[in-house]
Amino acid sequence: MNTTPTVHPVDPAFAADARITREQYQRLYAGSLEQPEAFWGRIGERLDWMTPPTVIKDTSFDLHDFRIRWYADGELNAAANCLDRHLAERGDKTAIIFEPDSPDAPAQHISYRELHARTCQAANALRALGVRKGDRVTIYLPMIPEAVVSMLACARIGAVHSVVFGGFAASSIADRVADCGSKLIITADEGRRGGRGVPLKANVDAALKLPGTNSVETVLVVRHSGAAVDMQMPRDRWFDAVVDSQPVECEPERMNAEDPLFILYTSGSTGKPKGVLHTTAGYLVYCAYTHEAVFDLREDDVYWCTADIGWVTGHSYIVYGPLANGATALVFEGVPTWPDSARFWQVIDKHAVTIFYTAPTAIRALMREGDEPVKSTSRGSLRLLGSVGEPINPEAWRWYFEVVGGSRCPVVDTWWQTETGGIMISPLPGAMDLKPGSATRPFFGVQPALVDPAGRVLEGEAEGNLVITDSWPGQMRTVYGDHQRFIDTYFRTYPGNYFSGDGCRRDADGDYWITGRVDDVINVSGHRIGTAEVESALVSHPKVAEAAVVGFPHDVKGQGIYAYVTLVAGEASSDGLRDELVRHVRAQIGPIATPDHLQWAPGLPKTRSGKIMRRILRKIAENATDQLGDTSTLADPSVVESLVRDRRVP
Ligand code: 6R9
Repeated sequence: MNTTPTVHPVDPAFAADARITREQYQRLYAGSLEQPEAFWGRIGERLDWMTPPTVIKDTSFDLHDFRIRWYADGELNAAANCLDRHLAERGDKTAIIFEPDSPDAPAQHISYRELHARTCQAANALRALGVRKGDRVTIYLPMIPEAVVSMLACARIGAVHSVVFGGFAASSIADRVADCGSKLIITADEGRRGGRGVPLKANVDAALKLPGTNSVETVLVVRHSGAAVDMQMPRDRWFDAVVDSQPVECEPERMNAEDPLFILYTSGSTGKPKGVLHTTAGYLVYCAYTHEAVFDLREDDVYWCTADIGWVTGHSYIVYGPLANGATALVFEGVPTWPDSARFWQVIDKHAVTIFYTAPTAIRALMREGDEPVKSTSRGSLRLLGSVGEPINPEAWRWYFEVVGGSRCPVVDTWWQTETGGIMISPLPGAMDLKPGSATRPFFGVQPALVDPAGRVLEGEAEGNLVITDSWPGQMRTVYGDHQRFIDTYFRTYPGNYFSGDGCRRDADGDYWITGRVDDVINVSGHRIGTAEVESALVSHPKVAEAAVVGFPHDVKGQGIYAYVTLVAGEASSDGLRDELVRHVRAQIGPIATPDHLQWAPGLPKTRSGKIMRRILRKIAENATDQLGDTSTLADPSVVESLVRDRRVP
């Protein structure tokens, strides 16, 4: 029997001391909608400007008059905001605690002064290698201090970084390099994860053999594991050899508020991943302010976000938000389950972490190991817990709250996206009652609405598609190189609104519950994967004629990947071929896209006009074959019977 109440009222002790109380939230939220200029103008003052902005909000979602510009006439530098301005008061404060993969390797504490010096050296090195303002730099690094240094070095000289997650394979790197025409790649000999090496440099070498990657002139290689790698002179240079001799001062580039800060590729429902482009001022204001408010940040907090720098959570809530706020952020190279499943909790004790921000998939995986590994540690330093990346099921929420946080620490369930730049819907821990599974209320300036498929706005208690009706500063500005795709993807479905791609319910109290993607994006362990990407990887194998991919509920990953594959005529299915196809997808995209199940499909259910009926394939994958619905519009209904019969039992 579960006796935990479904509503956890704001802890009065927490509220007494909180940055934002319930009453303040209500007043500030109303003000942020009534007078966005005044509100965001005031919040913008938290940054150091080279030229302060006079125009704060210049935005319209109207398709005939579309524009998104924030602080448009201001000038600033993001790296200077994350480093230089802290030097006077926080020069000796730890900016980054680096905890390596192996618990036997020493942790590092890097002060703001040292991070500033290392960033300036890297920035000077990039300039010396010919990188100029506006040039693109691809970063393919493990979770090591050089990843932060490299991002900030780009920002310092106005180069646009594109971080590619270290789990992506060569062709995914190549696609991302080709799309934005990177001039330089920063990588490492190897990453270390769970005691094993990840061959990053070798993956880059393979990527640069693929077409479209000729823009790359230089590959900087961080010596990390010490593994032997191929160095192709003059293209490849050791990072330390180029960087360590540089001066420790570097004039930051003067950037317009709307100059690009970074590109980050993310999966959508169609086609290849999109280069989500964020600009400088609005993004930085938004991620810094949300970081301070949602995590109720204090000067002496030790803040740990377990995301990888290859995802937006790493960008906004390991690098830019925390460092703009002068916080101490922990960078962890390893994995939750190695050497054993107490690793997270041991790291929390070792570094006296006060704020811990992780993903439901990690919580569920660790929950399966039982309470013992958690209880073998103290976790007494913790005061706040956060969740991000996918809906958190109430059972995992409760375990996180009760066992990990000892029922002392509020849990902030933060809903947001690569596209939104920062947290959009989340409890503020001193202001909102918590409900396991609900992201509760919109952040300042965020106006969510629920619409039905016809675009009608739903009022009160309702379930529908989640849109945002007006701009916020952290919003993406374009899809790199394809502005039309930006408009078409996000603003055409419900004209006048930003469409998130998520479904959502609003309860009688006005709290929001995200129900998950309503498009063809699968959320596997908090990673977005487009069904179209996995399908095109499968059909690129010579023996595959056709493939359809859907998500299905998975106990630990949230969603798993279920693939239906039709072979070309004359090819015989076999377990060996199944393994080969799974390996092929891993090699094409990366391990995160590994299909959990691959079913041979003599045919796929299609409408008479040839459209694959994914709804039916989803039901079969979910084992909800009693809910297949109307199959009468299918060109050949017997296809479904055979798929149901041959279903792969998970
Ligand atoms: C930050 C990040 C975005 C998608 C988003 C939604 C899901 C993220 C969530 C959540 C329910 C939460 N998502 N946070 N769903 N509750 N607290 O994860 O960005 O990788 O772009 O993914 O993740 O489906 O649309 P991104």
